Amino acid sequence: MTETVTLSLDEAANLARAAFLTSGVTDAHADALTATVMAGQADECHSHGLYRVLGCVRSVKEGKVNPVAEPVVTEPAPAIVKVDANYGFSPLAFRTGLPRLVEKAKAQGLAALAINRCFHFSALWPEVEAVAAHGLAALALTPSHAWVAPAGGTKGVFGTNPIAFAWPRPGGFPFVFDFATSAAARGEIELHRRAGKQIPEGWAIDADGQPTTDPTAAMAGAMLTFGGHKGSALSAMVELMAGPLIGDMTSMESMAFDEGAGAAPCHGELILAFDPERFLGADAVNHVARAETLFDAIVGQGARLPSQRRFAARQRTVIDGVTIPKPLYDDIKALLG
Ligand code: NDP
Ligand code: PYC
Repeated sequence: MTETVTLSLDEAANLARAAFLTSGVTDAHADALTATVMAGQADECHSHGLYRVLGCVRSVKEGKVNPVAEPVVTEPAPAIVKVDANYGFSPLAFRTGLPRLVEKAKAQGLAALAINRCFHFSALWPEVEAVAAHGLAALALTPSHAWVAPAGGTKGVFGTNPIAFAWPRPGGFPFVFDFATSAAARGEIELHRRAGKQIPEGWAIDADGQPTTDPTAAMAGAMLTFGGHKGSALSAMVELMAGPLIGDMTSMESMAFDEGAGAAPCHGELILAFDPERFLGADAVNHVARAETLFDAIVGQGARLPSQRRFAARQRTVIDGVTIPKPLYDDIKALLG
C-alpha cells in the first residue's frame, strides 16, 4: 500500500505555486497553472491534478515552454476570438480569451475561441465549466501527442484528444462530460506505472502491436481508441477542428516539434460557446427546463450523470483536503530545492 499525504486545499495550492515559480514562470502563469492543477486535484482527477506540476516544471526546464509568454488576443471575425499563447502554457491563454468568448457568444448566439501555440497539459472540464458559468453551453477539443493508433492500425497517429461538453443548469452544477478519445488518458497509464500497477486490457498495444497490460510497454507501443472505429473517427475530428482549422499542429506535428524532449504537447485548442437565449429568445427558460427532464430520466433509474463523482469530490475536499501518494508529494517538494 502506497503511503499518502493529506494537505488542505490552501497547503496544496501553496506547494504547487511555489513549485511552478521555481521554473521561472511569471506570477500570472503560476496563478493560472495553480488554479488548473488545484481544480483537478480538488475534484480527484488524479491524472490532471498535482501530478501535472512535475511535467509542467520539466517542460519549462527542457527549454520548450516560454515561461514569460504573454497571450495576445485578436478577433479575425465577429464570432471568433483568437489567443496566441506564444508558446506559453494554455491556462493563462484561456483565462485571457474567456471574457471575449462570452461576450461574442451572448451577442451572436455562438462564438469560437481558438487558442494557438500553447503547451497543453490539463483537463478540459475547468474550461467548459467556466463558459457554462455564464449560462452558455460549451464544447472544447484539443489534440496532444501522437500516442494513439487509429482503429485497425498499430502506430500512434492521434493524440489522446479529449472532448469536453458543458450544459448550464439552473441553480446547480452544470451537466459536464470530459473524456479522452483514447480508451484512457495517457496520464492514467503514467499513474499506473508510478504505482507499479498493471493497466486494464484494451488500453494499449506494445511496440510489436500485441495487447499489453504493462504500462511501460504500453507507453513504448501505442494506445487504443475508445469504442474502436467510433473513437478513432472522433479523434480524427479533434485533430482537424483543433489543428488545421485553426492553423495549428496535429498530434503528429506536435510530437515532432517536441524532438524527444518529453515536454507537454504544444498545439492549439478550440472552444465553442452557444447561448440558449440567442437561439430561443423568451422561450429559452422553457426549453432549458426540458433538459432537466432528460437528466431526471437518467438519474431516476439509478444511472449517474458524468462529473457527479467529481462534483462530490469537490464538496468533500473543501473539508477533508486532498490526499496524494507520498512519492508524488516528495517529487514536488524536491523541486523546491
Ligand atoms: P474518464 O474515463 O475517467 O471519465 C470520462 C467522463 O466520463 C467523465 O466526465 C466522468 O465523470 C464520466 N464517467 C465515468 N464513469 C461514469 C459512469 N459510470 N457514468 C457516467 N459518467 C461516467 O476520463 P478520461 O480518462 O478519458 O480523461 C480524464 C481527463 O483527462 C479528462 O479530464 C481529459 O480532459 C483529460 N485529458 C486531457 C488531455 C489533453 O491533451 N489536455 C488529453 C487526454 C485527456 P467523473 O469524472 O465524474 O467520473
Ligand atoms: O493524459 O492523455 C493525457 C494528456 C495529454 C496531455 C495532457 N494530458
